[in-house]
Amino acid sequence: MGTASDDAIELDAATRQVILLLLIIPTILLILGIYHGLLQTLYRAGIIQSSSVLGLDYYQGLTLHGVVNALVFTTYFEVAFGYAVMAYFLRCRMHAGVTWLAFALMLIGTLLAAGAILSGAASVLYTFYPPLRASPVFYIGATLLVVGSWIPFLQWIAAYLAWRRAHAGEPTPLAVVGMLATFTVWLMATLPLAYEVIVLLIPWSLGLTSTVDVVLARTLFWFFGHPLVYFWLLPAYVMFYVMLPKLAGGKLYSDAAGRLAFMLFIVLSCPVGLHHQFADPGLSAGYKWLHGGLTFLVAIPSFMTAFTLAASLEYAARRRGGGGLFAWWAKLPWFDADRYLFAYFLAGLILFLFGGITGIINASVSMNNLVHNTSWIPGHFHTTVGGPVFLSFIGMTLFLITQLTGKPLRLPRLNLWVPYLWLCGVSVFSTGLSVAGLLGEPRRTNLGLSYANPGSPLFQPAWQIWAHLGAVGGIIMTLAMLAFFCVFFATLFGRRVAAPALALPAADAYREESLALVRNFTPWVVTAIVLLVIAYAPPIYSVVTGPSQPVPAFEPSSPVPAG
Ligand code: HAS
Repeated sequence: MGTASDDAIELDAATRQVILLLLIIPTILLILGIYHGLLQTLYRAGIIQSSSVLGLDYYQGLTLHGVVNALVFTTYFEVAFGYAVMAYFLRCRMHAGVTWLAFALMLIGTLLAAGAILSGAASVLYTFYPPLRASPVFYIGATLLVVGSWIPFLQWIAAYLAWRRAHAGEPTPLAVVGMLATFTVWLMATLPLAYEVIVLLIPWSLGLTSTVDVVLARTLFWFFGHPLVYFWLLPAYVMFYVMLPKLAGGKLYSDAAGRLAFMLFIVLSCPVGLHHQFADPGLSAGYKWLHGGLTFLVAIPSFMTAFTLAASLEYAARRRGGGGLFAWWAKLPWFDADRYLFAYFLAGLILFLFGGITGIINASVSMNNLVHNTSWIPGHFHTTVGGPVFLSFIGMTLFLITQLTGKPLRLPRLNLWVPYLWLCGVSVFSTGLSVAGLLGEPRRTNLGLSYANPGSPLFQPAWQIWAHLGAVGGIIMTLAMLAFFCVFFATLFGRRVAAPALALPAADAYREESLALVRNFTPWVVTAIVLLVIAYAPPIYSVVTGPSQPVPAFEPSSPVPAG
């Protein structure tokens, strides 16, 4: 796997170079993100008992960890993957100048935001939480990154419409449907974020306004923040629906289920953000319940995915001679170094079983009271964005690099260790954090200075063992990433053996299905907008017109207002 096949295509120079840059730059930045992840576990286990390491403060490191891993790496990867999917399945060419413009905006934005964080002027975490205030450079950088990522979507819509005109009556390739759904969610989600940043945060950080409306800013952020998680998840679902059954040696059990799942995500990804704000004052309980209820609905396309993928895997395993009620699992290519993507995908899916269960617990208003703002939450999201999303993205990064450079994958046996070691590390890590969270351990707190420090009056001995388990998991995750980086750099600096060409694995459907309902995006987008208005217009109106509580700026290191 990774070498060109018969139906491989040659990409134009600009698309190939931009995809490679979009893959290589954030993967190198991941070194910084992963390092700060490891430091987090050491601070929180009380192994580090200071407010900074090597001149970088705890909250500066936490901001870097979240921004690099969750915002920069994911956005770059998704744009790169989107270009590859469109070029391969639609056989289209993008305008080189526009492609480079998108890349340039994303890169300039990233450099500005990274510079602001590294200089200590933007320790506001990946959620930008006011009243923590960053330098305007950070907000401007983040805006450029987002605007840069909109441009490819416009290019893909044009390519898709042209393809439809030329292929009237043919079903759109499932991967294309998935990536267009991903970026439709992204566009809907980033508009309120743009309002928050441009209207509230940039003027405030420039000193044009002296206070900020925290409830409004948080509501706008979570309007963006929950669809953001499906923006991360959907490209992984594209890989699972389109590629996984093929890698397993079988077929996709239901192509229509995949299409329906993507359309349901367009409708349900956005009107659920208040489930991050169950504990926030200033928002009506009724709307919190509505968003909670809709959150249960948005789990349905994931349940559909679980069943469709399990059936596809079973079909593949039985085709390979598997039998019994469960024994067929053994016939899947778990340890086939040539099909390493299978291992990356399956390890992620196993983690997502736990990510899904913990997500549904979070969504229940009453149970959320127990876990909100505790370390349970990072326990949840390392089995979602840190599970199926991260593993499929880094696996696909290797795959695309081998194809687009013509260099074969180096260290294939070591590469097989990466997903399983990561699976093991995240399992241990998330168990530690989840149990500690249930005991009350807070998230986003330097425990080494307080609850995990025997010298502090706040010391909590009951949390210690779980915090240490978290650190053990974090160390295993770091080892997995060290192995990954060995494979990545060995491949990148290896010798080219073939001409660059792109061939993405794509499974056939198990049977012909034609579901008229999912052939057109328009009704789904319209339904999404109507639902958004119902779910968000009243709460935002009540926040804007209600008793506003403007708040001055704060620094994470001090409980009194900055300046
Ligand atoms: Fe979440 C908080 C609810 C999914 C990420 N979530 C977060 C945060 C992040 C995040 C980053 O309702 C923290 C934000 C912050 O910093 O404050 N989440 C849910 C629900 C789902 C869910 C209901 N989350 C995700 C995904 C994420 C993600 C996906 C990233 C990609 N989440 C919440 C809530 C909060 C929250 C509350 C706020 C908590 C608070 O108080 O702050 C659902 O979409 C989950 C549905 C998933 C499933 C699982 C399907 C299983 C599959 C695997 C099949 C496996 C196979 C292989 C076939 C129903 C598809 C089997 C193989 C074998 C060998 C067995």
